[in-house]
Amino acid sequence: MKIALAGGVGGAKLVRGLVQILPPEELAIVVNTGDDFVHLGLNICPDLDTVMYSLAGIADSIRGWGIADESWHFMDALARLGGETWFRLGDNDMATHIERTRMLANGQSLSDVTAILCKKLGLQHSLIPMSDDPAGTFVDTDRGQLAFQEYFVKHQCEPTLKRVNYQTKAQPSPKFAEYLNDDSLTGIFICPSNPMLSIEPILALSGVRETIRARKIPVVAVSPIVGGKAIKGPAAKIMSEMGVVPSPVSIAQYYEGLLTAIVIDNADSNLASQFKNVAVSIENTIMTTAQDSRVLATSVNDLVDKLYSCRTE
Ligand code: FO1
Repeated sequence: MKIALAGGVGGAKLVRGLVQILPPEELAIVVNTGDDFVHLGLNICPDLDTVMYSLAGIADSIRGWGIADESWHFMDALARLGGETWFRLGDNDMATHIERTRMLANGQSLSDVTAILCKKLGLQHSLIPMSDDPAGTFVDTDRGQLAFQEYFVKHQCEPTLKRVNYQTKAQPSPKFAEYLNDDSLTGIFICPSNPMLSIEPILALSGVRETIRARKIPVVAVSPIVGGKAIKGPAAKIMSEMGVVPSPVSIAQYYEGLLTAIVIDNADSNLASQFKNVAVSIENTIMTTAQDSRVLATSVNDLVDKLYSCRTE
């Protein structure tokens, strides 16, 4: 069994490949909930929904969030009433938030609610929220402290980032904790998601980083930085603001002590000699089609299997 740690768009792309090659009982997909917030009274889980919609084949791949061919009557009506419109909720997407909010209000856990929503959308693989506790990320910026979505969407990542604050006391969700400790766990994939905003909220949860280290199994990351730029999103800008050169070498350094191998893009093959203490694999990491995702997922999975079979106790 293997675990994939995923954020939004980059996570969804690799996961889309992993589900083509690993059956549900061999893959646990753990998704960041550090971006979650309550907006207009609704529980919104952007990364869970991005991965869920992607696996259901209904994601808006151009926008990178929400559902394709969406209509916006609710937002238009809200705007006419002078309501808050900085965070746009499409009419079909709204159904997910309303249903999730209703089930959570009935006392169901986010894990259970997510499993139900995934099943209703026809997914074979269930998504596991990183935590059932509220675990929202806060950022310290030159405009003060902001909740994640205020920083990311309301202010479009414009404020200069000084520090990211994670919910280190939140517990991993029961299934995540169970799989982390499962005897049959043979490897962990870190998807090409933003290390500071999407993956660190998962690793920072109570006991997670320590447990992964203690397992002594391969941990393989796919770099979200290619040619000095983020494939999508503000990872490169944020790394620069935090004093880190945006490059796959910095990604490997970021995960130092945890990582067995890093997968970098062909475009960065000239950097291969600069990595210390990790194996490097060079692939096409730009996943434009489902076939690209499958090819990369196959290479990454083979790499984990190879590293697992060569591991020293
Ligand atoms: N991102 C935006 O840039 N603008 C939006 O209005 C917006 C709305 C939205 C609604 C539902 C949802 O699940 C995601 C949404 N996102 C929006 C994306 C999202 O907030 C971020 O991309 C992620 O949190 C970063 O991973």
